[in-house]
Amino acid sequence: MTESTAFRAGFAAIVGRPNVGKSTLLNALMGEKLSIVTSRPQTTRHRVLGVLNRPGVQLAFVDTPGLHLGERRALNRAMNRTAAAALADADLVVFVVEALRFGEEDEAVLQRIRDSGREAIVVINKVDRVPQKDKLLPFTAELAGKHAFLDVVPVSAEKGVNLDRLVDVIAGHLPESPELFPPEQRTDRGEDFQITETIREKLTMELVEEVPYGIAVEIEKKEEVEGRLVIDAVIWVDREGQKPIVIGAKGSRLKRIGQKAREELNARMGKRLHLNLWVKVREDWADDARALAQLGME
Ligand SMILES: Nc1nc2c(ncn2[C@@H]2O[C@H](COP(=O)(O)OP(=O)(O)O)[C@@H](O)[C@H]2O)c(=O)[nH]1
Ligand SMILES: [Mg+2]
Repeated sequence: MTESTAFRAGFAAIVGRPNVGKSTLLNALMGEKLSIVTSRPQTTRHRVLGVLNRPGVQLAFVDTPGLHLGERRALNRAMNRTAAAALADADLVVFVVEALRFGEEDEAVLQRIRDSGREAIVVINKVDRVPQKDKLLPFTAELAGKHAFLDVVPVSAEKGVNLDRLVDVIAGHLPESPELFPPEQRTDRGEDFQITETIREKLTMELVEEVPYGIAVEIEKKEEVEGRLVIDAVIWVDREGQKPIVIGAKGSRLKRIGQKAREELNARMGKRLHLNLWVKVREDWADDARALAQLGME
């Protein structure tokens, strides 16, 4: 007779410096886009939960904003606080780094992990960018020498390489526990979050030359009209000068953003959407704790 194995469940916090691929990893593990992804750092502002059920185990992944240095603005401090809180609550820390790149910002994140006293594994992401895989061996050894990680797992979140193994490794380190969420629950974020985040993603992708950080999206009104979901959303910018940049020549950029967001949301929500976007200025909202709270940032 085999020994009965108890059910496992727990929170795995995905942490790391900005842009290492944390949100891409969450989406790849979930097989579903829960968290927005762009090539720009500091895209993720909120904690995003993804719940994965496997036989005998429930994995609750928590995507977090990238922990970063230079906490000048209230927005940046709020993002770091969100990530630090997820770290403190984690049953297991999934520390994501980029293959062959470990710098000052990664070291600062690692220090926070050490300070938290939490068990951690390290995920080496973007291995698809390393043609000579033997180069990964000394890098892996270097990481292993920095901290007593429970495991080191190389993956490519984007290409889906080694993710099954990563799920097994994480599952193996979660505590014995009954389910934390009902099996049908995939995330803790609802439709409004999906809408505002998708708009912010398209906007961030459009602002290639400009800094997209002083931008937030808020739904003002949402109603069903003749089988269509009509949404009025405001894009908040924190300086008057950013308004024409977001709107573009004759409204072209705003139109493109709306179109891309609508197409993606139509497909994902299985609903027909009508999006009305406005750009409004709220001076220095990213430095204003009250404005941040109103926009859903703790
Ligand atoms: N080549 C490659 N790029 C990746 C991989 N994972 C993420 N990226 C890219 O890295 C950038 C940042 O990804 P994102 O998930 O937003 O990073 P985050 O800030 O850590 O959440 C995006 O341009 C992604 O497409 C990967 O496995 N391989
Ligand atoms: Mg992210």
